[in-house]
Amino acid sequence: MTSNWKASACILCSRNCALLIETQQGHITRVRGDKSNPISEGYICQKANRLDYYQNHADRLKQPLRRKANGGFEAISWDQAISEIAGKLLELRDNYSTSCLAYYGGGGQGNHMGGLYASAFRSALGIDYYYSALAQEKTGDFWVNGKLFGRQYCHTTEDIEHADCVIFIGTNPWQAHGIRNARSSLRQIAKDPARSMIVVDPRRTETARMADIHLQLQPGTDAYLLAAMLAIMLREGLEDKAFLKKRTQGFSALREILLDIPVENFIQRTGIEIDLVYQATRLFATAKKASVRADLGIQQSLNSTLNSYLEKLLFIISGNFAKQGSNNFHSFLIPLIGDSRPRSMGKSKQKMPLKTVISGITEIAGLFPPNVLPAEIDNNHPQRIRALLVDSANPAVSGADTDAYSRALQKLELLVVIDVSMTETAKHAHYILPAASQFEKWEATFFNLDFPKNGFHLRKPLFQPLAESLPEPEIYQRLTLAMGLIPKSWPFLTAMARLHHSWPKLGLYRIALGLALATNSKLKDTIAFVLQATYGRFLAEGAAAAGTLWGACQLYVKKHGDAVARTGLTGRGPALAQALFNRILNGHNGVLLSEHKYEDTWSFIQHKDGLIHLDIAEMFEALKSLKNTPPESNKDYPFILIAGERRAYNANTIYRNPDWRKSDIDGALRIHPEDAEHLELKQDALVICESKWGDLQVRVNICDSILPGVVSLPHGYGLEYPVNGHRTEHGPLINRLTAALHCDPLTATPYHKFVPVRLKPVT
Ligand SMILES: Nc1nc2c(c(=O)[nH]1)N[C@H]1C(S)=C(S)[C@@H](COP(=O)(O)OP(=O)(O)OC[C@H]3O[C@@H](n4cnc5c(=O)[nH]c(N)nc54)[C@H](O)[C@@H]3O)O[C@H]1N2
Ligand SMILES: Nc1nc2c(c(=O)[nH]1)N[C@H]1C(S)=C(S)[C@@H](COP(=O)(O)OP(=O)(O)OC[C@H]3O[C@@H](n4cnc5c(=O)[nH]c(N)nc54)[C@H](O)[C@@H]3O)O[C@H]1N2
Ligand code: SF4
Ligand SMILES: [Mo]
Repeated sequence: MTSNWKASACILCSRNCALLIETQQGHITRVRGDKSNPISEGYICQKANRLDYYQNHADRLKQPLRRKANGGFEAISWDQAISEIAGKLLELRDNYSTSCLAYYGGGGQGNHMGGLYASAFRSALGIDYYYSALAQEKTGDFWVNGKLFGRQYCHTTEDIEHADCVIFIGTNPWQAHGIRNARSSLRQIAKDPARSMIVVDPRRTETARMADIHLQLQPGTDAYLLAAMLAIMLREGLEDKAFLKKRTQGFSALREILLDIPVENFIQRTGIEIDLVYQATRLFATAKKASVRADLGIQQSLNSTLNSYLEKLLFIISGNFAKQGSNNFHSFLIPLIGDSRPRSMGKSKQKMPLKTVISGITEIAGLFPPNVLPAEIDNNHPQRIRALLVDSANPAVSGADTDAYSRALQKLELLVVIDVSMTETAKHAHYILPAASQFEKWEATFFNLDFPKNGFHLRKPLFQPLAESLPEPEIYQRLTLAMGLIPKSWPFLTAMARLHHSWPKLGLYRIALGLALATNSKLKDTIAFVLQATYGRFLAEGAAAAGTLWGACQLYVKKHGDAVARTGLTGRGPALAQALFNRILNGHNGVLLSEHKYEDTWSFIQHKDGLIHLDIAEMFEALKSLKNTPPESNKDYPFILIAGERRAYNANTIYRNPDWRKSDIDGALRIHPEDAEHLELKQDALVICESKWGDLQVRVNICDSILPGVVSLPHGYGLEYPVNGHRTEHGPLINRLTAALHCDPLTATPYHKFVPVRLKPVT
């Protein structure tokens, strides 16, 4: 191998496949899957080959920018930017209290190292309102996990590779991935006659085409389908009685509700043939090892929180949990998900669940939903949000209701955007801070969701930071220092860290840090800065930001020591933690973290009795009321738009230059031939797609893989990018068609997969 092939990873989806990347003069010239990575084992998809379009493009930010009074931006120095932003944040906090401050993002598909430092920055300043893209998809799932398993961070994963039967609900892993080495795993199931696959999707997707059974339901009817399947299981005695008795509580009450379900009537509402649902249920419930994988198709549609509950009941009631080929919990080296407990705000001693001021939405897993943010800014309440810091996100494109976002962002007294690119969100900012790209700094993702083997990949930079751009850990450290919220230096800990690097066996740094934490209760919140500045400064090749991982390894080994030792590392306690950290720091191709036993899953449950609690009052109510809810229909907007399909050439808003796409340049609207004929639309014709909230002109792609009455547009299009010197929008910006209030009442996650629209041919 020539020397300019370097180890790194793909940053385009949560799988973060390990890559070998060839570089030449600042460019990514060739990309391969890295076979030596223990998790991705050389897997790669077509999107990763285009990574130079992320690294090099016309919209890269090169220096800090400040908005001018007459519009436009001027370049300023880092010192000036940091001191002005720090000053304004403190001024707003002092005038209106910390509740006027909010934060959005903190990490995308490939960059989570900065998030650790962002979190320390928020703690230091007292920012409680943390908005995240995860709260526009997964908070319903987290909420249900909290109730079932005791804490919202009890997150489950799927052992697809060992399952005899897999059911994919509202997900298309062929394009979206989300499971380990998706296309290889799907192919293996498809070619093995002893294994089976069921897909629940209103579209005949690439995944559905490989399935044994495709349940092609009407959009938004999953709750009816899943409830009917559960009822069939019980009526036919297919539940795992011994499992339910030993491992759960609340089953008898749930059983009564499920047995009361009018199965045939529910199936009719889904539009699926009745026999096919019985067949699928039996196939799933009688498989020795079965696993359930669900994603946006049910998490961003009607009844989304209930869907998450029912989807989990499929694996719980059939006893497909805590064993090979089923669903299991997994460990996190650094938890991506929190648990929202009541807390005391400001000076008040009373503990309350934290809610937003205007919409009254309660925090879930430590997160607030993007759907409510514009309303929290754009109002005259004295406690409205006045300052927002956005990092690694582009809500002006990705948030529901593009116009509401534009209006709200313009109303802010302070908007700071940290990004690698000039984005639609950054355009509204008072200050734009240029981040080094993910190939220009030490980076990692915390999407380490595998079980029983879990891995971690610390990536080395491939290039120097572009122009004046900086890694986020440095940006947050500078901001927090400038606000006077952390000490300028830690001489004692620095001295101990220096000694520790020479004589690691003595554990001096660990003892010193323990003392510092014991004597200063506040230190814990900003520990990332301490580790970066003390332990991290002695790491070679400028890896200071990785210093926090040393701390994470200590905590991880405390919880999962046996599983870490099983990967072949020796030592116990702190010595094992040090060995794990050394392995991560030196393992540039990615390394194993832990190897659990399937039965270890039970040790992840957080209910004191160790049981799964099936009785969730809110879900019981929702389940009972399904019967009495009339089917959705809207004469004025007769089509259902699936607003946000994952395709071969979209990757959130990470690639800005549209030339990265080899096909589907326009992001076409899929429509069934019957509907096209009815509207007299020819292939590639233009049509106006109009919802109650906005309209778009789009090109049509007539295909019979979608149900009549349903149309679909891709996610991640509609970005501005200069062509011949003019900024032009490329493809449909679908959130012009979506609305903030069209969302789950409990979690405010959007119903993007169920947007009523009408279509008008362009004459
Ligand atoms: N190529 C590509 N891959 C990606 C991304 C990307 O932008 N591009 N983004 C990444 C991100 S951030 C995420 S969250 C994941 C999302 O990954 P997925 O959730 O798998 O992707 P989607 O295509 O949004 O939706 C999945 C399926 O839901 C179906 N669906 C729509 N309505 C319904 C319904 O009412 N019921 C059911 N059962 N199904 C329905 C759609 O037809 C679609 O096939 O993908 C990740 N991977
Ligand atoms: N209608 C509709 N809307 C949707 C969806 C849908 O299906 N339909 N999907 C939703 C989902 S699931 C998601 S996850 C969101 C995704 O949308 P967002 O949360 O907005 O995230 P990304 O599009 O991934 O944006 C990533 C941003 O990070 C920047 N970036 C890349 N690398 C770095 C870096 O190293 N540092 C910094 N600071 N910035 C960096 C990129 O330039 C880009 O601006 O969209 C949501 N919006
Ligand atoms: S887009 Fe996802 S699946 Fe494809 S190479 Fe990148 S990380 Fe792997
Ligand atoms: Mo997502």
